[in-house]
Amino acid sequence: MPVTRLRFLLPLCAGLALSLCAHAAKPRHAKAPPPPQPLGPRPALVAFADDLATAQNWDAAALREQLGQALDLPRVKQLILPATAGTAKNWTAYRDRFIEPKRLDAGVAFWAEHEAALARAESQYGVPAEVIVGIIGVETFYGRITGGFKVLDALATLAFDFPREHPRATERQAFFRSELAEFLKLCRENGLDAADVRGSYAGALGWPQFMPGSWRQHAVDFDGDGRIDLIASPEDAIGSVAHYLSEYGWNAGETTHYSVRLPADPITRRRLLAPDIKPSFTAAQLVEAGAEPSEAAREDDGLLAVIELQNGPKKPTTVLLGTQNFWVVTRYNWSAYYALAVIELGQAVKARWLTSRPPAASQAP
Ligand SMILES: [Ca+2]
Repeated sequence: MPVTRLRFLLPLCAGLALSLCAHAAKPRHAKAPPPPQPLGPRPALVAFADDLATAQNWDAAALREQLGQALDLPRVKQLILPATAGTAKNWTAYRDRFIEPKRLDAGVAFWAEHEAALARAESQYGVPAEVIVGIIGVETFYGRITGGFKVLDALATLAFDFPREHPRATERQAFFRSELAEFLKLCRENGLDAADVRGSYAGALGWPQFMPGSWRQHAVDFDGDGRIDLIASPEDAIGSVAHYLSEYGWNAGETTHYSVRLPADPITRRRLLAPDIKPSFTAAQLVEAGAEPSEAAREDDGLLAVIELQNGPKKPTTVLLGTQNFWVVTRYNWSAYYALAVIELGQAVKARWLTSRPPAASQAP
């Protein structure tokens, strides 16, 4: 997986394999990490194994053994650290990594192959096919990059040897312990061998890069074979992405964002930008503050988020008004950059898909 480093903000989204920063290609550490060693029977691991085994009525000794043999992966501990502070984010550079010819071609092929499932997901959950196509394209390049880490090792590393220098180490370690438990349950429920499953360095799985807990909570069997398989079934991935967004409040028929011009006054701008991706202002309030929302935005009676994306240290920023649906996309990964990349990739694939279809198909109802 071409992971450089990830702004790992939301539980679900470990799949976002690309940094938001302009200089992502540079390695964080030039020195090669030491070879991985087993975690061994450390007290926190043993207590975790015993608690989980008791709660699930599993064999505690076997679980201790299984977890103790998991490898403590230095690379995972490097990758989980936040990007270096002070590097200017660059929306244009970030966008260009996703909206490029090879990924667009793969997106069109994905749409052609799964047209019926995408249409069914759209009608069942109200989430447009292009948004599903955008998410799966950004997450895994349509199933090509689903992660090469052994998930058991990755999650055990983050659960029991989380890097203390991380600014939210305690909270994140607790999260990964919970995800490790979810992963072990998921494997037993689905007949997967935990030692074989591969995913991202943070434990995200399959075509849509669901974390194990999200898989268990939100994934659906969409190809009708009686089991949920996000690793081998793109159709289950399609239905699961749509179901996930619908559960987080996707409004069918609503757009994701509008254009806007912000007032020049820095104090007003700061006030409007403070809630970030959370929709907080009516169009009328924005007009009153001196902003100029688009005509369509003025007709929207919902709340809007004022979002600003940096374009490196020198170029002007990109600004937009996010709707509830924009916010819902950020439930996949808590980042406006991520959400806009998903939306624009989906739109670009759709445009190419519509022009590439044979004439007979495009005339079909
Ligand atoms: Ca299935």
